[in-house]
Amino acid sequence: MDLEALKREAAARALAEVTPGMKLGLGTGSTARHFVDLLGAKVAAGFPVLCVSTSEVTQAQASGLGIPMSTLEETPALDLTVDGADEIGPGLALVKGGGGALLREKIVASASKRMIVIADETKVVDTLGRFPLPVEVVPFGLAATTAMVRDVCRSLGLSDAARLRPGKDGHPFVTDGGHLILDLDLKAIPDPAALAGRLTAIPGVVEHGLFIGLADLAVVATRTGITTLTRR
Ligand code: A5P
Repeated sequence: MDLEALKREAAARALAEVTPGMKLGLGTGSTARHFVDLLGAKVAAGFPVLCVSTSEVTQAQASGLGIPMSTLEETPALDLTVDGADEIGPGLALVKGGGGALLREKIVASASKRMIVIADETKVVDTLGRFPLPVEVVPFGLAATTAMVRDVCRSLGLSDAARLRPGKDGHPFVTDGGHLILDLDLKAIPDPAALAGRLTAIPGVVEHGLFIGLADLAVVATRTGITTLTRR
């Protein structure tokens, strides 16, 4: 079975957790895309939900499928968010933001009673950090902020390799919120909470891609079937 089929299986399993009338957060990325597709088919058959998206891309997909959409302004408390992840580590700590939507993803997940992560088996790791950690920063003071981020990494004994994420046509990638992304090539993050706290304390950092204590359940599709992991 190829990876796309595994992602779709995880999405289908998560869809079973959605009950009529739920207020749902919709994630971003190729796995979340499958979930939105499957939800769209269910909505077309008459299933009632109200959704908030974590990116402009997901907003366009969901609206195109006729899924009723809201905003956190109109609907500030959600029942459930279903999203993908770049890495799933011990305690369901996640690295997210490979698609650049980490800020809205974290806001939406934080506004939800539950978060379910959907993934194929390649995303589960013993230690976070093999996937470069995205850090969303404001454009003002970029060089100074980058230096502070690198200092933090060094002081924690981590690699200080940080690169500005490139976008199209030689310009930097710009997030939905108008920010830039530094990708930190850390290789391993032995203490995600310590790094998260230090990054958050840097004024030019808007948010980082470490999601700690947010995911309640991970639905992981493997070649031999679905595995579920719980935080507690
Ligand atoms: C988007 O910013 C990310 O957090 C995605 O949720 C994450 O990168 C997973 O994406 P895939 O499902 O495409 O691997």
